[in-house]
Amino acid sequence: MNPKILIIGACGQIGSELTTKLRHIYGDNQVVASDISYNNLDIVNSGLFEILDAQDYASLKICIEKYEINTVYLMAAMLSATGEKYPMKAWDLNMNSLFHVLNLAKEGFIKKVFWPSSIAVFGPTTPKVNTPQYTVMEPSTVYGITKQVGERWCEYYFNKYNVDVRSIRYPGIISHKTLPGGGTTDYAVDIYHKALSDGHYECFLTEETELPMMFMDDAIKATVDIMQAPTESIKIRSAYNLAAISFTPREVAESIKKQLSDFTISYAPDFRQDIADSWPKSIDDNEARKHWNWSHEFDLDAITNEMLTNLEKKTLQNS
Ligand code: VAH
Repeated sequence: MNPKILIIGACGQIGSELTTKLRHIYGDNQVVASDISYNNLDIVNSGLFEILDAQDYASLKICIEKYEINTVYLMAAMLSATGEKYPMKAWDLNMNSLFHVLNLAKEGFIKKVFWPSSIAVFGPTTPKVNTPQYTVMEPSTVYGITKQVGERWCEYYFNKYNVDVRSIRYPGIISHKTLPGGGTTDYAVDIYHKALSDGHYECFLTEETELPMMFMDDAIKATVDIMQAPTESIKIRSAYNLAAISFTPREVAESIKKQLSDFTISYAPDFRQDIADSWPKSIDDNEARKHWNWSHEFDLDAITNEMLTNLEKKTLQNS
């Protein structure tokens, strides 16, 4: 099947880089980017783009028929921190959008679906070190609840209606091209921006808060890999654990100091500390590595180098 791709939430942190990557792989005319507003002009002006509300079933169906879409990447969601401020909005956006895409796939309008889950599906009762693929999952955030329920529905639509939906549990994602929005792991992006602009960062998590993290290039590679994998190699239809590295705010500060020796950090935990404390410290992603040959590339110092180098370049270009 020649993919004709629709990316929902294409202006977001992952969606924007996924759009660029998929356009590079399949060609600009094979990829339609969409979002609820024009909030990333690089994406809007670099190829096919549609304004689309992920909760509007009729508009979604019209877009899919207009472009003869056969593959959908559903990247629109309300993340953990914002979801705690607006629980019902988070539930509605994260679940209505998934049901619309799954039902259009069930009715034959879509042939293949990617839907992102998250390590947020794990909760305070989950084993925190090398969290296994199958374990106790009692998420304590609205975002985590939507991801846990979403995984169950994805597996149900595969088993009951043979919908080819694939999913991975993203850790915190670090990137320099587009700012994240409303996440608990966003500190790991903010710290690099502030290291360059202020030489100091006040972290909203405590220094020893260890969380699973991944550079955007690795996350995009995993997303493309799982979607290109032969059907028979996808043996888990809820969502795959996915991991690269884990680190604490103190460790990322030390990595930054290797390049910016005067950088300083302070700690002022806020409501996001409780969210972070409910999540694993590290993830066992053996199944992804065995079933579809996943492997990561970037360690912490490589991430720091990529972030500081590219953010400095961007500052020079904008000055
Ligand atoms: C968040 N970046 O912080 C997201 C992610 C694992 C965390 O799902 O909400």
